[in-house]
Amino acid sequence: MKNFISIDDLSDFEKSVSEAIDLKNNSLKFNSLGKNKSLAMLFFNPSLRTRLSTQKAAQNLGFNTMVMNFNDEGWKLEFQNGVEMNGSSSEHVKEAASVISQYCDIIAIRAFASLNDKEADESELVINSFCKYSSVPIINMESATAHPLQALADAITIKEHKKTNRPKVVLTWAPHPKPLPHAVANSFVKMIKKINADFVISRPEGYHLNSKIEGQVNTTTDQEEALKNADFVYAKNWCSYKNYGKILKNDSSWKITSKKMNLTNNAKFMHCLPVRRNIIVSDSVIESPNSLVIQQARNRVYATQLILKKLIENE
Ligand code: SN0
Repeated sequence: MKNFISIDDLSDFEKSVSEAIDLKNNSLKFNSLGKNKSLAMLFFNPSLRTRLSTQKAAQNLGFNTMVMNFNDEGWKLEFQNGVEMNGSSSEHVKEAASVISQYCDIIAIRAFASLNDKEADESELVINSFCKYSSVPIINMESATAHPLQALADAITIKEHKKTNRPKVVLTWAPHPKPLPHAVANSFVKMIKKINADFVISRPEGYHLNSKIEGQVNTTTDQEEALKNADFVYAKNWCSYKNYGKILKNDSSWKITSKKMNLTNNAKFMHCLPVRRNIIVSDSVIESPNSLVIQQARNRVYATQLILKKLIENE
């Protein structure tokens, strides 16, 4: 594996999930693998879990970490080629990526969707430019269209908590006051296709995902029907794809409540966090013993540890 940009970069997904669980059981086994090596983490957007779990994963493997927040600390980067740089951008990604590559052994990047321009977001300009102009491996810490570290952590969490070989998993849209990216949902869907699960997406009219992602998946606009017999309920908001970047409706009837969880097969509740309490999910559900949100966040460490290990071993 040269870079980790998508969940598809892992050649044997189920084996990778098992390997990550092995690392969780013995997290310091490879604690000198990263000796005298550095991981640079570049943030174009806020972070809590990603920043700290990635640093923790690196520490467990003996790496040094360097963190840079581009929005308030770095020069504003230019990503277009051939432009006269007389605007607000001070440095081109060509120089920035080459320079950073000399200081570290792996670069991890967070660069969210703009949600203004679908084509630009889907071109993944930021992460692809770093892949092109860096000379070290790149890790995606949530790009415009994908959040593969979250999906890998979610796969670990599902494997740890499933009671049947083929659990019923529901990904449900839930309301949110701000338009949010598709990255988490996209990578979750891609991941579910690689594991044994009976999967359905419930979302209101107008909230389908990119058909390249959602195609061949059961979908419904009837959330309560989808929740029946579910073993895992994964809630997430995303903005409209068709009417890109827009909120079409914010119907509080889509919130996950205890009453809705009663329709399920005593399902576990999942969310990637951060979560808007009592908008996406009621306090009673997120605080119930069936809530896995804290375990999901813990598993981000081992998901990232596996990816760092594979990249440094060039597996
Ligand atoms: C991000 C998203 O992609 O949905 C990151 C999730 C890991 N979430 C948000 O931006 C939430 C922001 C908010 O104000 O609730």
